[in-house]
Amino acid sequence: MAKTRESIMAEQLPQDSSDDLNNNESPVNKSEDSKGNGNGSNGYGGQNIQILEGLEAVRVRPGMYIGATDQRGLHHLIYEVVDNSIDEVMAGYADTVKVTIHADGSVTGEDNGRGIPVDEHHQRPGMSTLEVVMTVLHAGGKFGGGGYQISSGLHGVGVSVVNALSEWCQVDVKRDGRLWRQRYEKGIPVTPLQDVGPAEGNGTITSFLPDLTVMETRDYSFEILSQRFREMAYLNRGMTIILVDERTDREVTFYFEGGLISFVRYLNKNRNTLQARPVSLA
Ligand code: 0RA
Repeated sequence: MAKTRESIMAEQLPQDSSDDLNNNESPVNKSEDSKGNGNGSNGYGGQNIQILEGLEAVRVRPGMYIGATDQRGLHHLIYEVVDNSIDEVMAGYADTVKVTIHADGSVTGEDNGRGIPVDEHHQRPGMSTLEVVMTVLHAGGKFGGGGYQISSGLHGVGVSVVNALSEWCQVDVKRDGRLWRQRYEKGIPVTPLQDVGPAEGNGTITSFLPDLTVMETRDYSFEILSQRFREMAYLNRGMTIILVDERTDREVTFYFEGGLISFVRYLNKNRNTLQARPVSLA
């Protein structure tokens, strides 16, 4: 049986629980020790030049990576983050994905998967896997083993593209009992990977503020996003997707025990059907 819940949040969440997320005094380009990794005296020697060029290429031609810079492109940024979490669900390590639209136009996507690895990346000495995923084009998801399915089929440009197109981005990883954090501006690390302290559970929490110098709008559509998440929930039986809109205090949760059968029932609502029940071949 399909089980859907929709609820309006009764109380206002803290308006901006992370003041430092809006820190305009960026440490970017200030000192080497503020960088994610030091590699040469300026902190961006060698391999980092290529990374910076990649991030810049995304900012110069965002349409090449996300299709558009209007509301469609804006939603695409969210899908990119969410699709990575859904990959973790499909791999069997997560069952819940939550997306929050904050009042300041930033978005948080979180899952209860394994968390992006924070250890040193085997091909990039001195750099964490997290930083590679966040800053190297096409480095997301598909590295190291190939056990990842593509949840949407369409996208998969990688979360580094979201990072490049964001005024700021912060990733929190809960892994092995610790909370790890790194922050970026326009894709460039502005803090090292930090061990913030003890944490319970596992997961990845990605927050970002789309950069209005490259994106045209931060006007997310609750309807369009919830429609998409409904479909993703139908396609992934047993997965819970929660969408919270702090601009309007709306919240919707999608969870379908029946998967696609629930979807067909939903499509047939208010229609005359040939059979009473959807036919399914398992
Ligand atoms: C590669 C390896 C591992 C986890 C992930 C990717 C991962 C990526 C994302 C992106 C959003 N949520 C995610 N959750 C997990 C884990 C490898 C291991 O632990 O052995």
